Formats: sequence, structure tokens, C-alpha cells
Amino acid sequence: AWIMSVLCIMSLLPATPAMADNPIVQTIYTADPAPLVHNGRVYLYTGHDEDGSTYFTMRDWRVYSSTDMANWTDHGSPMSLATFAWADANAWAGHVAYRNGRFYWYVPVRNRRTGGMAIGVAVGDSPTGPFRDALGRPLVENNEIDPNVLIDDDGQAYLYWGNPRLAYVRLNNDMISYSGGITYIQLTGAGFGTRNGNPSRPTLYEEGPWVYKRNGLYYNVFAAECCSEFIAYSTAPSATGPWTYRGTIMPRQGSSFTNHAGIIDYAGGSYFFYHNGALPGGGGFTRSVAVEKFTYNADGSIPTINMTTA
Ligand code: FUB
Repeated sequence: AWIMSVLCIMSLLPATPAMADNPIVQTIYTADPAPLVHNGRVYLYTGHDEDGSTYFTMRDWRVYSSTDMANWTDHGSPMSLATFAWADANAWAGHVAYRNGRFYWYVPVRNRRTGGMAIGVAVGDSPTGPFRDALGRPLVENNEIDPNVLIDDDGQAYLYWGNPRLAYVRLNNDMISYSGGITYIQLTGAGFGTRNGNPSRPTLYEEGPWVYKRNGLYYNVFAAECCSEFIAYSTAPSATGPWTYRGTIMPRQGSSFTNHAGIIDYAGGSYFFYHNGALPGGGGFTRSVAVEKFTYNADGSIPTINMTTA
């Protein structure tokens, strides 16, 4: 109860241009940030690392929102493994997209039938839920994780995902089905950087794609190498490539061996969300979501961004 009191008091405080302390959430462990700007408000969707986790013990997702990037309202957990009757573990990194008056939350979970990871999609009428399983089955199977959606200017929506492969499909207008087959993006050194010493993974691409369009340029921000991971990015003239590797955004820092990025523009600023192990007891399986404000370089490239806390 005291946590909610603190949050209520926080939300009553006058807006301030100062950034909130990082990590954003200091009462539980959170991971895999996925921010969404909707109707003048930032919604932050996260995973939830359970206390004392020694692997990725994750059973639900969380939602927070802010209008000033400093004070965050806790909307609780509108979605969990129980939302997907066919899932039995691993509430991993998701992404929420808005279309046609609805919110579509794409998440990787373990399929109880196959034991492998699969991507499901839930739908809600509000950014804070409730959310219900849209299909009653996976949208994408075959051990795939880390979904991310881009809705292009022509209305075509793309669902990207993958570790170790990077793939996409063209979503239909209903956002819960797709047309055509799965395209596996060719991972080349020119496109995604060169990884040394791992013949099975020749490029830096590891997982967690965050694809978006800004000023006519398509960005693919991803977790690179493992382990530990750093955040790197590629750019392209279209949603389907060809991609050109552009370098590191956030170097390896902190005590989490994974990192996972989400980027938005909001109220005249640009914001880079990530996770680390900065809370007491934090580490690779007890992570925390944080955010840094940054400015794009004049040519559209992204500067090096450091974590607030190692
Ligand atoms: O949180 C579980 C997994 O760790 C995510 O799916 C990856 O992106 C990495 O952050």
C-alpha cells in the first residue's frame, strides 16, 4: 500500500523538466522496455523479473505511464501468462502497437504444447488493458522471440523478431494475421556489423530488434553480441532494407548481461529506454528499466548513450 501511496503522491507533483531517477521503477525488477506514445502520453510496457530469479523467471508484464518523463503512474499488470491458455512460462520481451482504435501487444512466451518459444498477440481497447488473447494460439511459432512492430507510412505493418535469426512478416490490417511467408533478413557484416570468434553468429545482431522510421530513415536498434550485450543499430531506406550497420549506441555497462532498447520522440525530446541491473540485488535476472534523453546528430545518426548507473 505504501508503494501506491508514493506513486499517487508522485503523480500529484507538478511537472518538472528534470528526469526522474533511474531506474524508472524502484519497487520491483522490470526488463525489456517498450515505450508507446499515444494521445500525448508515454506508455511504458515492461517485463517483470521476479525477486530472487536465477533464470528469466517472468510471469507477467507491467504498464506505467507519464506525461513529463519524470513522474510515472503505475498501471499494474494487465497481462500475464494466464492471458494465453497455450503458454506456460517465459513472459519475455514484448511490444505494443496501436491501430484501428485498438492496442495490440505482441509477446514471446513458452508454448506448453511444444516447449518452444512462440509469439502471441493480445488485444485491448485501452493502452492499460484489459488485454485478451486475440488468437487463442501463437501467431508465430518455431522458437521465436522479441517481437516488434513498425506501421509504415503507407499503412503496411511489419512484425519483426528473432534470435539468432532476424525475421519479419507483413501483418494484415487486422494486426493478428499476416500475408506471405516469413522473410529471414540476410545478416551480413555490412548490414549488422561483424562478430569475431563465433562462426554460427557471424554478425553482431543478437536479439531485441526495435524498428522505427524517423525523418524518412528506417532504424533497427538491437542487442548486439552476447554475452554481455551492447546496443547497436543499422539504418535502411525502407522497412525491408537493405540495412547498413551504423555502430554502437550503448556500450556494455552494468551488471545485466542482456540489454534491450526502445526509442521514442516525445514532447520535443528523444528518449532511449534500456535495462540494467542497477537496483539493489540487481543483475542478469533481476533487471531494471531506465531511460536517457538524447539528441540525434544532424545527419540522423545516434550518439553514444551511457547508462545512468553501472
Ligand atoms: O527478458 C528475457 C529476454 O532477455 C528477452 O526476450 C531478451 O530481449 C533479453 O532481454
